[in-house]
Amino acid sequence: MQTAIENRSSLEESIKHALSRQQFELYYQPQVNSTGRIVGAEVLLRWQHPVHGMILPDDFIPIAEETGLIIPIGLQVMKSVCRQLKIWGNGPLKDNLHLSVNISACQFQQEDFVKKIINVFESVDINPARITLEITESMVLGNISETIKKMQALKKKGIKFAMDDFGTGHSSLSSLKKLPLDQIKIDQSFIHDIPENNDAAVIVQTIIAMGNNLGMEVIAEGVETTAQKDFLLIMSLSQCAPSVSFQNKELHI
Ligand code: G
Ligand code: MN
Repeated sequence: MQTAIENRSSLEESIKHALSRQQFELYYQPQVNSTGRIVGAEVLLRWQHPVHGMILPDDFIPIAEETGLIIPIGLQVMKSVCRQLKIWGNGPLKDNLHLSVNISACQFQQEDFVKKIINVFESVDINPARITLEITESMVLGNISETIKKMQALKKKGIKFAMDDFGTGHSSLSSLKKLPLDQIKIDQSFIHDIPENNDAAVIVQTIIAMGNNLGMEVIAEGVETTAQKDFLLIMSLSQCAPSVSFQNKELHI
């Protein structure tokens, strides 16, 4: 117990240090539509530790959330994302590239979340329509009407919202009905098991049809093999109009 507490507090100190020393880096997982065009990317945080090397989010985001350090980290991520979009906006990628950013429940639940996000967009001067905020069901467990109010305030500025990790954890159909979402991201555990596993295949097919019928974009996370991609394409073509995009392995730019 004592060791766990000591590890925790030393990890907290290291995270603070990492924040001030700019040790957090952004990686990008490209999102490709069914015609093969890159339409955007999801931004994923990596900690480049001078001694331990690359540390993945699962090993530091939970502590950052518990200690509240995710608030300054999240703000730093958003500023970096906007600056990157600004740089790309002057190059050949122009305006079409979209970036998706993960938001923790405690960030979203901050009273001044909407104001802070809009401030970043305005200070860097980028079009908010190029950003999608990825939220999870845990956000909705708090105050749903407050959640909807904040989402609508940001949507008025053009920001889009995605439900992350759909199909796992607490994700429920009732929040799809209530929340003003633009996109559903099918959790990679389902994609991992297609096309061989029939149950996973039926689940994926059903989520795509449902998302499209609700007027939402659908993104399949963790598409790594040609067989997975082909299955998703054939399935999408065999339904009336449904479409699905793919998110692949990440790049560091
Ligand atoms: O890259 P990887 O698949 O290991 O990321 C796992 C999870 O880590 C993501 O789905 C997301 O929940 C979380 N994560 C990654 N980057 C960020 C970030 O910038 N902010 C927050 N809050 N979570 C992130
Ligand atoms: Mn995500």
